Amino acid sequence: MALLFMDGFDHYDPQVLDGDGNKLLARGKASYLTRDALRIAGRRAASYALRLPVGPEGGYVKNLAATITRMYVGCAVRVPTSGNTNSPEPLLMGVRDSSTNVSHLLKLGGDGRVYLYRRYFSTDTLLASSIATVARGVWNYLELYVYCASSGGVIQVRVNGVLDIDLSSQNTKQSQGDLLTAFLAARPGTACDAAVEVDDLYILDNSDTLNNTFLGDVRVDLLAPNAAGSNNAMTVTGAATAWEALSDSDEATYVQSTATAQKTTVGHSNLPSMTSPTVYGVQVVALARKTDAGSASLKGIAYSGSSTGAGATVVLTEQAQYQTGMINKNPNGSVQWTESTVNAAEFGVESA
Ligand SMILES: [Ca+2]
Ligand SMILES: [Ca+2]
Repeated sequence: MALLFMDGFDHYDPQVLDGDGNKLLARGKASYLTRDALRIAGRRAASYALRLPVGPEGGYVKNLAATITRMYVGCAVRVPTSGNTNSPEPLLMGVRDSSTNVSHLLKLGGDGRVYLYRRYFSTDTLLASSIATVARGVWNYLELYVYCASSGGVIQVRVNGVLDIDLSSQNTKQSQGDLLTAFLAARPGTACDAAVEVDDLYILDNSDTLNNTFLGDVRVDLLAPNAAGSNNAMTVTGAATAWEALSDSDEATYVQSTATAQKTTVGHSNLPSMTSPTVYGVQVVALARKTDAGSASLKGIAYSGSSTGAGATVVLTEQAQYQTGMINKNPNGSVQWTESTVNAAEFGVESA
């Protein structure tokens, strides 16, 4: 692992109701998402972002699959110019340890700068503030790095790609757990005091040679299936081909496996036109469920030049949820993805 998670907030509208009349947010890639979350226009044309409004429902929370000691979180944030009277310092983002007792928080100060706090149990301590100003009503790309250690801990904050806060020799662990949770707009389980809009979120650790430090201001693009692929072991229901079943936003059409190690991969739309893009990773997102009691799981997979790479195995529930599999490297040579290799590759799922 290296790049652990990303969310461009483009793949579903949390306010839409599913067949049971529930908001789709329960299916989201977030571990917890406020039911007040609103889909809004994104940072780029024809894309979406998320507004996390003021209210008792909290914000956006992501728990990792396992604790780590070094976490990097990057996200575009925009604090609206109005509607923030509940709090002088909107909470932008933060990371928390597994014991839930130590958080490192970024807030927007009354003077428009970013304020870094350490929260230990119920006490917030101001550690540093940025030089850069983060103007309200404008998208700014914030990145937070915490190295969790009893001594020699590090906290760094980058504002629009520039290192602005750099603290070393910190006790970031406080005899508590390692890092498990990243959150936006509100601490887990607490009210959201000020509306914050978010787009293009990433979380990574330093466990590999790729994607092991700040990525800078990045974008998350959604590529939808649009062509038949080379692996077709799963049965297709309700559509002529797997890619059609997987791209029509109709849950009555789907692919289904009846045994483990069945793979289905499909072609997809190309990356948007960009000048010399760097591709940091591919995350396969599958709205998936099991159909009976018992255990069932799947892996997101990439098929590139006859090589197959897989994300982590995820366990399915009986209700459909968006499951993610991160594939940091092109499996064909175990090298960094490029625009052309992503466009040529197929992606899909394998029953596990
Ligand atoms: Ca987006
Ligand atoms: Ca479908």
